[in-house]
Amino acid sequence: MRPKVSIVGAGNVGATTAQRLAEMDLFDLALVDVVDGLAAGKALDLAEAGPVRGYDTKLVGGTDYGITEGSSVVVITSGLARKPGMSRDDLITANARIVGEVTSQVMQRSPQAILVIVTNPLDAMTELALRVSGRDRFQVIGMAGILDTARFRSFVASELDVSVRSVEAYVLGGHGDSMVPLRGVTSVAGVPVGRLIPSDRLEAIVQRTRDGGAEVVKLLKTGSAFYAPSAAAAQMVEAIAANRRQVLPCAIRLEGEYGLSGVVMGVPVKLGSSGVTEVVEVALTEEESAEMERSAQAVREVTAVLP
Ligand code: TXD
Repeated sequence: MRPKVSIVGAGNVGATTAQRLAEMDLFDLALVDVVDGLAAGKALDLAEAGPVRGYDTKLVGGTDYGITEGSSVVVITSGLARKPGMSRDDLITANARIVGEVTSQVMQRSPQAILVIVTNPLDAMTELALRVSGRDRFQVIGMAGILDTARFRSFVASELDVSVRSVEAYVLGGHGDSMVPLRGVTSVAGVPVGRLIPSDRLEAIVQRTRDGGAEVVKLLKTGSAFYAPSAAAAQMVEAIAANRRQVLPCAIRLEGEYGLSGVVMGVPVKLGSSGVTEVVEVALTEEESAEMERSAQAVREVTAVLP
């Protein structure tokens, strides 16, 4: 039997995550959505792509959480997406109700599952799912850092006309305007990016990374980004369900790491079958530490709104 991965919310991010995972041919997938027929239809459509794409992934979809029973990993993408002009934080009240309900439903069927949270506002929703699930803080993990880092890496790569694979970077902190791109560890083949890109250009890239989600929202006009977000969510699922022990920037509640406590933030973590097995502490510059502190404050303000 293959590990079972469930995805709640069969919208843009959920369905595209399912497609990416189906194509890995490593897991069985269950999709749940509150809209009748949506998850079932997408699961069927994805299953029918198997013969062409060459996968045997078993896919089921529906509105009933019974199909999620015994999941190793559950990805929660259910909620409302941002509309143009709307901040991630505006979403908090509506999405807190949805994520709280979904978390308790999935925990009843899969008490051992590792939860990957995608719904915005990301850090607050991860905190909420952690509280509702009663799980250990290393088993409720938010997706944001991989996405923010991917945006940063793609902009650095195109600035230098080099493959994205050659750009190493970390974007830490909260998933919002306060995110913290680590200029100090961003490098191309070991050469620090500060030596390759003039500082005003680098600052423009950092700002574009901070505005990365909004840039896509503005272009799309309805809905928000989902190709890069689903790629990031799928990478986390793969690292966990296939026990890759990969170090990736993810959001967890910090309890002393990076000098911060009681706040969910993005930090580099090692992911494996039991969730986070290690928090990696990168040496920060003084400025980066101050930015982490400011980011924590911004996350605390949003999280304080939670019921
Ligand atoms: O970096 C990140 N973490 C993010 C977060 C990157 C991209 C998107 N991000 C957030 O994920 C976004 O702001 C939203 O809060 C979620 C989902 O985004 P998506 O683009 O997939 O939104 P859709 O297409 O509207 O899909 C949401 C689905 C939709 O099909 C609803 O019917 C369903 O969620 N939904 C529910 N499913 C189950 N149960 C309940 N209660 C429910 N409510 C809505």
